[in-house]
Amino acid sequence: MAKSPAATSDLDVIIIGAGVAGLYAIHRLRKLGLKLRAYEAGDGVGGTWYWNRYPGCRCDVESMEYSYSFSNDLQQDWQWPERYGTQPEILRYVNHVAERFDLLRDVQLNTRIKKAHFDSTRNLWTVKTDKRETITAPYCIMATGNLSTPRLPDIDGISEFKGDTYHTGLWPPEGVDFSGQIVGVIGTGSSGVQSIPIIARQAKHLYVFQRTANFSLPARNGPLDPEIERRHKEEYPERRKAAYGTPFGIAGYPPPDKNAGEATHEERLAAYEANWAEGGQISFLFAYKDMLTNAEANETAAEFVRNKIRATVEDPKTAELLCPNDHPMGTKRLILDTGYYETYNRSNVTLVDIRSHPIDEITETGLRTSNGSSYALDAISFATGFDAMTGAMREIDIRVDSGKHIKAKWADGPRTYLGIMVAGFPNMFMITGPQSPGVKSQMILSCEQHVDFIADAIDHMRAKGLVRIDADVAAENDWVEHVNEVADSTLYPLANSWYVGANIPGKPRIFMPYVGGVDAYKKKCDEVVANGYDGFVMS
Ligand code: NA7
Repeated sequence: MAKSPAATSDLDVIIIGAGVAGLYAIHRLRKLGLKLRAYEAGDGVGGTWYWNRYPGCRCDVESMEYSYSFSNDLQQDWQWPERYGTQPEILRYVNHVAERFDLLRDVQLNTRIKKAHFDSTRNLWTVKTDKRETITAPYCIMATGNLSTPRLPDIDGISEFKGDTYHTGLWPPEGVDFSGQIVGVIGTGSSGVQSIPIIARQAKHLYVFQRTANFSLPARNGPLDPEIERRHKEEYPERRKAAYGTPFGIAGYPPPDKNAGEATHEERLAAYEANWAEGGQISFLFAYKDMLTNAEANETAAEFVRNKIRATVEDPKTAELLCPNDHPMGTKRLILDTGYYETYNRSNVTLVDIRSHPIDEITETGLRTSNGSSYALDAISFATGFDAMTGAMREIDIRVDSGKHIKAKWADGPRTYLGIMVAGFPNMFMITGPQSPGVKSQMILSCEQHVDFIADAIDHMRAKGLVRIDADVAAENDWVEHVNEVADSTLYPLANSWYVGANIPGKPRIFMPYVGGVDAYKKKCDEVVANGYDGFVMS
């Protein structure tokens, strides 16, 4: 049965999503001569960078790193104006790539995939779009993104509000002018922290509704130093290669050689001061070997950051509220900001603690908290995040034959082999799926690695006359166990983060990314291939 070639199909490969991952998949798989098409819900390509147009949206990985490596001409030609790319700049870059490599002719925009069913007798995926189209192909690739399913909070009365509402992940392309308005921002993750300083400068008054204080570090953004750019470009191919040998997929940071406890208090302070002055996340996470495995070590850095907050925010009560105290530093995504804490010194900004007094209700004119305080608002910006990592795939009705549904398979949390395949769902690949390093790495590097892996696997199968690939259940079980073991040896699971699905009521609490590092992961993938696609069953 499995050996029979695929039935006649519309395409060889269906790609769901035309963000950074889907676009590279088009480019790479085309080279194999495959007939393919990417289906994209937006009316433009770019995924995350298409949807997240909120003010201040910026990448937290440096521009010279956060870019495609597959074409040296491209990486030499493109000029990033700033140390960290803004959303418009990154979207411009993605569109440039799409045009330069003629990718758009294989993208169908404004099309959301609702169903994907695999027929194992015909070895065929059939997808149905929201336009009632049906497309078939033997292979289906989920390039659906990790932070692509925006979530509004479950707050009573949310639909009653008569003012304007926005979600940072679905921001209107024409932008929003908050001048003269009383604005509420709910949420203080990256999206809240990046947008708050800018909204504060426009609004008549800004209320920030904070449930959890997060660690935010200065980005120290600025124009990209031409000398740094020149040197980086000179070394680009070697740097890209070296990146695969690092934990986060970012080269240029020498690994720490000692634990925090091996340094004196003064030495630690000096190191943290230097990291604070340099800006960015990696230098902090890399300050000491045990930063993410030893609570005491972590606390030394956490308290350093709290002291910076106390020194910046003039009102001591507000400063204390902004000090994170319920999770080790770095166990939720570390935020990079520009002037976030300083914003609370403005007379038109008020921080509201909705941990102690949660929002009871959104009303026609604003919102009310559980201590009876009411806030009249003209507009609300929900910076409340996403159903991360599994949300986009769970929104599609993915099933095999008449039974096996992805939602049932993942009822207790995602189970995958390498974050690339799900056992029992043949010929369906994921790009940076759960249990891969994706969100804990330089995302574009991880997308490229997965696409290359998938393309090589398909090529290998075609060369051998094989038509079906599935993950072996035992290999998947071993991988899931390994992912959990690695996570449990760190401080990561201690935080109520989107990494564990804690922001979505009812979502099973499972640590979803692989935190063993890009280096260990890449080595494992290379071994799998060297051993004849060990852990995959091909027929
Ligand atoms: P995040 O990081 O998930 O942040 C969402 C924020 O919204 C966070 O502060 C949440 O508080 C808050 N939130 C969520 N639901 C509620 C409700 N019901 N009431 C009050 N507050 C709520 O999303 P972002 O968009 O900022 O960033 C996502 C990633 O994009 C980021 O990590 C980078 O990788 C890029 P909580 O912490 O759950 O108490």
